[in-house]
Amino acid sequence: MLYHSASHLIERLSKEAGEALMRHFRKEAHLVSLRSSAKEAITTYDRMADSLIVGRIKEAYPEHSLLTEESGFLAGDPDWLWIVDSLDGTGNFANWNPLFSVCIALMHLNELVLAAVYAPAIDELYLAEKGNGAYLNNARISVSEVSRLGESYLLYCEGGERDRARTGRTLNRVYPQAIDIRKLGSAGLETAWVAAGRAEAYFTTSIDPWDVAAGVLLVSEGGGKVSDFRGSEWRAERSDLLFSNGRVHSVMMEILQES
Ligand code: LIP
Repeated sequence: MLYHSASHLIERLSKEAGEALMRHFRKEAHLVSLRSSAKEAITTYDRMADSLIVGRIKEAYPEHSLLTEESGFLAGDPDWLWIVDSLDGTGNFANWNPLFSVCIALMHLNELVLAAVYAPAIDELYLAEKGNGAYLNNARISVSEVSRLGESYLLYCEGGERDRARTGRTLNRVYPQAIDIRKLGSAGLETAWVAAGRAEAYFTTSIDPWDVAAGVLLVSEGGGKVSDFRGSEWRAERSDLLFSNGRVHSVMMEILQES
């Protein structure tokens, strides 16, 4: 395996950061007060997990570049880029909701090659390596085989979207056509659940790269498809994105294109 040592690091690190978060989860009542500002909330624990992850990556690969939600862009060798969200779903974490995750991805020569999403409170570790498939707790996963939107469960989050009227219009167009739309509050988990076949698609607007980089590889390696609402490939920048099992992709894109 080409990325052998990096894949060990990504697995170890996501677990270590998740365990560190668990030592504080549901321990501090004052965090619940952040619920009114959940979208912008950053807790001490986002920063704690970020410095743990950044420190370890720099120790192992001092020359690599990093892009993290908490530390921003740390320039290094442009051929290697680690993309990290140390606590994805901060609002959930603060609100004692177990759906949060640690997301780490590695890009080499502009291609995603490794990904980890770890949800410690529900003990789900998702891993993917380019060309080698996607796994949940060491068992191979794949996207669902449902091909009709009318039989589909969808996941949605508004990402960095601030225009609630746009969100309303988008949901209004999609909701009548599917069985249901669920909002989990952690993009890392939402993408991972599409990769594992628990939902047919996940769509999101103005989402930041650290929220979804790992999920892009997970869904692709799970046999699904990822694009923006007009069919262009994911790039490491803020964008509207659709993740699907491939089978409902074009019909979803048709609906979302008008957003
Ligand atoms: C969050 C996402 C969530 C989205 C939020 C936010 P954070 O990540 O995973 O799904 O709706 O806007 O970006 O900020 O908790 O890492």
